[in-house]
Amino acid sequence: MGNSNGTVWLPEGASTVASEIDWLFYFVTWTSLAIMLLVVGGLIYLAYTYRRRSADDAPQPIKESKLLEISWVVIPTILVLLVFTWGFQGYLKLTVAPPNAYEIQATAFSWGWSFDYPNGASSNNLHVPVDRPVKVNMSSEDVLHSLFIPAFRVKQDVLPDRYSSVWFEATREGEYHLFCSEYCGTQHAEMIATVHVHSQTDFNEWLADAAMDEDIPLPELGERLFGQQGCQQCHSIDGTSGIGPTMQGLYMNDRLLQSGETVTADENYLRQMIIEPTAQVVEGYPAGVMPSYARLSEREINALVAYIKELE
Ligand code: HEC
Ligand SMILES: [Cu+2]
Repeated sequence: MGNSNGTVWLPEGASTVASEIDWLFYFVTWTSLAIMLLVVGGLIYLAYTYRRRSADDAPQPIKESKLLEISWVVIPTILVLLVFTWGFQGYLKLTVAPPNAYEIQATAFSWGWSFDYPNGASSNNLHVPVDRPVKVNMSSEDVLHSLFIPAFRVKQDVLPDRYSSVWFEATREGEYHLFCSEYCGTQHAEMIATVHVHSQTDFNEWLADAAMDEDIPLPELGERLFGQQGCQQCHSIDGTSGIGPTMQGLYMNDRLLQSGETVTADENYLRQMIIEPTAQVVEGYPAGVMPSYARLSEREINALVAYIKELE
């Protein structure tokens, strides 16, 4: 995704903190490697040079070397302090968001994300302006999740019943991966979103568009929500079966449930499915995979139902 200037070691970097974090990573990696080679090399060299040559080759007493002893105390101490100072500075920078940061509210749920913007817009992928600090305040509806954007080098746990936050400033427009990095159940691996980094103008335009939900007709809003809420990850609209059944031609069709009952997929069936998917489980599909969308507003649920009804 995005422009891939990543390396074998690290993914592409696209935030203000990325290069600093990468340098620290490289420093730790390469000094560790150098020290390892020195130690292992020395070990092999000394073992060979001072190997026992004959049966009466008695070991010699060891002479102390002040210089050697001081250097193996002082050099590692300097290295460790360097890494600590460097790391601590980076940590402070990552923890304290600039006061002028643009704030977005993130809600994690099993298994997806919902982002709310100051003007009332909401989306399932994260949209941010380029070259501007963005602070994401986060909470979870259910279990522990974690927001991870590799290209920005930020990762932060998202907890139920409590806020946590993360901030970054994207330096390049493009699309980047957003992952959940805390194992959270069956669909954890699918809990993926995209970060869209826009120019400020494009961002304003997107934001205004996304906030217009109140004015658009229900089926159109439903279509938008179907994408935003991640329904399309599990449900196709073209007749193909995915993790869940297709939505095509569903309305007013007979549905066989796991309970053995057959019901008609009318408005109330659709509504019930969206709010409480475990109440009626479709035969041939796993129960408990589809998350509940009871948190959606009445209008949003109406919109989804209106949209599904149109999928002939
Ligand atoms: C993680 C996958 C997943 C997501 C996301 C998901 N669903 Fe489902 N859905 C399923 C599965 C699996 C079933 C069938 C099992 C069941 O009934 O619980 C199902 C069943 C349904 C049904 C009944 C289908 C039928 O053939 O009778 C409807 C309607 C539905 N989902 C709507 C939605 C809507 C609307 C959304 C988004 C707001 C959504 N689903 C999101 C997996 C998902
Ligand atoms: Cu998760």
